[in-house]
Amino acid sequence: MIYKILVLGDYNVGKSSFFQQFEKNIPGATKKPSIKLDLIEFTRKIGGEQITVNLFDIPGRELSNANRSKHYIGVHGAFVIFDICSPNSFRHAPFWIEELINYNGFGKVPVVLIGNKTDLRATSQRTLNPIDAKEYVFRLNRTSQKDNVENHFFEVSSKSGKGISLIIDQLLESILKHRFPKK
Ligand SMILES: Nc1nc2c(ncn2[C@@H]2O[C@H](COP(=O)(O)OP(=O)(O)OP(=O)(O)O)[C@@H](O)[C@H]2O)c(=O)[nH]1
Ligand SMILES: [Mg+2]
Repeated sequence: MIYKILVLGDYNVGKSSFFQQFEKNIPGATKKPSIKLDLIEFTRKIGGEQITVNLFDIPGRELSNANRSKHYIGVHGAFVIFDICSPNSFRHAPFWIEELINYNGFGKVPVVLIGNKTDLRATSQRTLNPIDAKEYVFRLNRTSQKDNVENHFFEVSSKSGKGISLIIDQLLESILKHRFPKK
């Protein structure tokens, strides 16, 4: 079983930077040739189970593309990235989550919301309080509990890959708990 995970979010929030940290920080993660989407493949051991992950990064130019829906098909989970210096990119997180739910063919799936660019917190005038994102995920979890879907929130700086293995393992644990039908 290969689990398909997408990296989503607004323009310029750091999706590709976050994505690229997997190649550097997850043992055995390899960049695969791809014409449409960037793809990194790796395996993780979760609760004794060996899991293969295909992680996809949607290029910025596809964000305005009406054909974007095709990328969502069969997606088991997603990282939804926002930039902590861009309140709009946080406000758009529900849009990305809804689009994923509408097109993946599974309905609700686990999401990890990522507040990126934490290294800018000290120097930026206006940054998002992580409480807001925590509250949003708390509310999201309340409405998705009955579907056995759990979501999480983490802050990162994609300038480094610090904490990235913990974050992917958290998403995989949520995906495993959700128990998708075997292909
Ligand atoms: N300071 C800081 N800059 C970051 C971080 N992550 C990304 N950036 C910068 O933000 C800009 C956009 O990063 P990308 O990773 O290309 O963002 P993206 O979401 O993939 O962009 P599109 O694909 O064009 O939508 C680049 O200049 C990155 O260097 C971070 O954690 N901290
Ligand atoms: Mg990108």
